[in-house]
Amino acid sequence: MIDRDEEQSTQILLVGIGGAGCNIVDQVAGQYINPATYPYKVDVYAINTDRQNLRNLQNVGMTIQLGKKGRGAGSDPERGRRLALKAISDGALDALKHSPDGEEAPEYDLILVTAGLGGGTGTGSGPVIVEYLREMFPEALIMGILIYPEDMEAGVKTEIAKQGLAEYYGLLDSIVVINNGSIVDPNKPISEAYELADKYVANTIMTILDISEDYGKPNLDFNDIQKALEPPRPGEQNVSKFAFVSTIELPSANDVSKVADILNERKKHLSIKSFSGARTLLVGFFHSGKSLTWEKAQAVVSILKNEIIMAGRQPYVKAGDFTKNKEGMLDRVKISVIISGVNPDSYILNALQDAAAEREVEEILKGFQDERGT
Ligand SMILES: Nc1nc2c(ncn2[C@@H]2O[C@H](COP(=O)(O)OP(=O)(O)OP(=O)(O)O)[C@@H](O)[C@H]2O)c(=O)[nH]1
Ligand SMILES: [Mg+2]
Repeated sequence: MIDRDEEQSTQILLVGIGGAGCNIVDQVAGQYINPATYPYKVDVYAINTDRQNLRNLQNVGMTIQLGKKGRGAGSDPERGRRLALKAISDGALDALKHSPDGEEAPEYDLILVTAGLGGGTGTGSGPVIVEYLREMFPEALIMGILIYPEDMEAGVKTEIAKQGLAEYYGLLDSIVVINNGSIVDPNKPISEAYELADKYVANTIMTILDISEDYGKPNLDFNDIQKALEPPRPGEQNVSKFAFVSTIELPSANDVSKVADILNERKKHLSIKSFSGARTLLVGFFHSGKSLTWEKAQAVVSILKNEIIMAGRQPYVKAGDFTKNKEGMLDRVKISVIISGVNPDSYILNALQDAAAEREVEEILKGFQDERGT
């Protein structure tokens, strides 16, 4: 066991819902934020209707089963919804009132929720759980990292996913949508084809955690994230809740010229058409301090800023430099990027339009499309 950072100020809850969400938080808890090596405390919960799935998880702090039978929601979001509501009334979700270590749950600052869309639990139970979390932790920023199904599953699954996305859009403060379809490796068996998509979800989660927890000079911290990812305020025109949150790793600072191409690839996987007109740009540079010069860092910020400015909006820009305890990185450089208020891919806009049952979604979309002509 390593020493925990007693000064940790950001209280973070990570919740996986449904099969995809639970598998991914289990991987993140095992590989990236394992209590044996990670100096900060993150409470990790896995919530599913499927008992077998929950039994197979190895690393999460706590599991919560929705429904007594534990046989899944059979790709029926209505069933997922009912099971979640029943779990609330039966007190099964009361487990969230405590950290997995048994202490009373802190006032979480940040709640990260991840789920796959298109099934019954992530799509149907998920929004009910987000509402429950909102009520219980009203001060927390709630961000969703949602996985959109790929083409092979098109049809009923896509219809379910659209409805789920619209519902989540109304409830979350900020959303990243991972596009399974652009990421799956067609040459691998299905069980392995998702691995890369899972890495993108983990990368998004770790980008937020790294900036929140590491100390930089100049520093970027959770307050910056909160400001960047808070939902559009009333009257704030033409800002979506979609965000680009990703960390790029380069073998050396000499590779910064590759950043533009890597960003384009990432945009596709994170369901983003462009950064044009975005609201906030945060960039964190993680390196040993040996090779990344001000000029090279500046070049990266300029690439990002220029694309945002194309729509005429001047974003709020803040960069942080993190070199503390990074000697082991040698020449490697990690660039963590958070851009809020981005333009989602057309497939996301179409999905939201098709499903825009909720007034809030309709209104946000309206302002959003009029000006941008999507
Ligand atoms: N990246 C990734 N995507 C997954 C994984 N498992 C499922 N998916 C995707 O997520 C969508 C929802 O699947 P699940 O999470 O298994 O569904 P569920 O929420 O458990 O719903 P039910 O099983 O019907 O109760 C699927 O359509 C897939 O596109 C996974 O392990 N990794
Ligand atoms: Mg399932």
